Amino acid sequence: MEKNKELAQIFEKMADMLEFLGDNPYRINTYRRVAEVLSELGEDVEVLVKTGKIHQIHGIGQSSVEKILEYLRTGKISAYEELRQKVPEDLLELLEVPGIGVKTLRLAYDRLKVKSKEDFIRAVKNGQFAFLPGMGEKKIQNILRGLELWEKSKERMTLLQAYELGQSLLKHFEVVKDLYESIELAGSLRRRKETVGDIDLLVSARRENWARLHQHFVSYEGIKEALLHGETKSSVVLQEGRQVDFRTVEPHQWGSALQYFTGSKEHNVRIRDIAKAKGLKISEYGVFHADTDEWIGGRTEEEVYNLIGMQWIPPELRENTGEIELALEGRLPRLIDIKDIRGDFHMHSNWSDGLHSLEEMAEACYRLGYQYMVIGDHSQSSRVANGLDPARYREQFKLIERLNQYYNPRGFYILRGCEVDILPDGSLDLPDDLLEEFDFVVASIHSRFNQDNTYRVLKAMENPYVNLIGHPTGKAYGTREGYPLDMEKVIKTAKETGTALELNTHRADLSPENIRRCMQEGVFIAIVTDAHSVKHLPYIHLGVGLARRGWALPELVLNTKDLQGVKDFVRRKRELMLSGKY
Ligand code: DGT
Ligand code: CA
Ligand code: CA
Ligand code: ZN
Repeated sequence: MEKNKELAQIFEKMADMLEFLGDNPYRINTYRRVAEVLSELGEDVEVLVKTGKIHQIHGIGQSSVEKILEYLRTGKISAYEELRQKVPEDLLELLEVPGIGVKTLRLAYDRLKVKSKEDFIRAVKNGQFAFLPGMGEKKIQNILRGLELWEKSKERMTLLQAYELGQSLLKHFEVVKDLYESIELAGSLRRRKETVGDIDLLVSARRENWARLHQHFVSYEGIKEALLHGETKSSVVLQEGRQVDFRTVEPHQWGSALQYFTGSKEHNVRIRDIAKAKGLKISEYGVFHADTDEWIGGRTEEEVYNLIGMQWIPPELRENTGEIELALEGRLPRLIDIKDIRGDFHMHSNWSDGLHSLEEMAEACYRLGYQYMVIGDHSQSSRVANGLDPARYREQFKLIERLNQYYNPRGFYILRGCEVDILPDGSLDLPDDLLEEFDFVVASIHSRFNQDNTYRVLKAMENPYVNLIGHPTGKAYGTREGYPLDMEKVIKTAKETGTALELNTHRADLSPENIRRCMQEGVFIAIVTDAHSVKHLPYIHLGVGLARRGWALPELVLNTKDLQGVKDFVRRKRELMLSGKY
């Protein structure tokens, strides 16, 4: 599927370049659409070309097919090569920066003769932007802040990226599975941290197989550069610029090595101290008597933790923020688990900005074994997202009803939902008489990210029909900082009104700290994928990982409720808010 990825990137770049050149918006959108379709295709584009199916794919027109064929034949697309001559390619990389769009780049290019990334950054920092029309102090600060975040985010990948790279590495090792006993992705990825610095891959195997395993590791196709090729440790840099550390240990060392390389460092330091106080020594090689150096265990992680007198600790909690004390007392809470999840509350179909039809989304959710799903297409004011007006929602209701006739006898329920925009004044983008007809309503902010939005969120929660605040802090995975928000007030009002807060897998919003506060205050969270394609739906398990990092308890995660429980949750809020008791 390498070619899918390469082609998607090229089409995306062509769209950016055309936009920079002020080309026709229709053409620009077409290219973006092709990029999206290519990156979401479940099938290899090369295979689709061979079988001729490429001509039948929705969203890829004839002229795009020709470009794809040209690329597969020659490794190049001439239209793309021509565009590269016309635009400063390096400058366009800055489109990744939050707060920098094509307009800003074009303006700097025209007026300040800025031709590269470096030029641009220098010009902002030197204060030259103050001379640009329409460029106020606030906007400049915003760009500077965006650049800072962008530079930082380049050092670390998102959990989602790390997970995908990790899965592809695990797959690479399937063909040599006779050579090892256990394999696991350790480090911050195993702890499900929202950003990951490098990937740590650990294998246990008999020593005679180590050389072959390291050889196999460095033969992985996605490698740009091998930094180290050893007998116990190898390190490489992937095409994406990300590092992977690979280590081999002996089978009897598996538990202690996995514990050690999972970290966090802060957690491990405390664990070592506790072992020491008990006359033990602990390292990646095992647990030993401190005085005799006798090996006493380390086959499994449970064994390691038990030998030093505590419960096994879930990786997501290993940050030395109280988990060790509780584990010593045997009082770790039972955390939310993927097995508890009975449905997803926020996803989009191609009725708004999703890639797949409602039918396809429903079938995918059904196959995940859910009892229910909430379809939550955008509302009318989200024009870029092709938001729905009341008439189209009512039309969608009819389709939902039809689909439910098929699914309900099979124990699966499609709930009528929406992701309604919270407007600048805190009112909602849809009238109450329509909101009342939904089974479940998600309300989100999609505008004015630079201001304090507390009042908007509070006002939305006071609407009887709003059940969940979507991506409440506006944060997105280290690339976008949230808007200023008084979380204390938000949590208090959520509790009082019976509204849940969303943990969005796609953005890692809420943070672990905020989840912990919800748990302490008895506020429900809902783990959602915000899926814009069927491919995103299974990532719910990463959301569960993020929730576990916030010590989320099953009894305060909305997804653990059955259908009746969800209906009761919705009904209770409506009754409370309409009774005037709030
Ligand atoms: P990252 O990669 O920055 O997202 O974070 P980690 O936690 O994956 O850190 P990494 O890759 O440097 O090391 C993986 C684990 O190995 C780390 O979580 C704990 C363990 N480790 C590495 N170096 C040390 C160390 O100097 N002392 C201790 N106690 N543990 C270490
Ligand atoms: Ca790491
Ligand atoms: Ca590492
Ligand atoms: Zn959404």
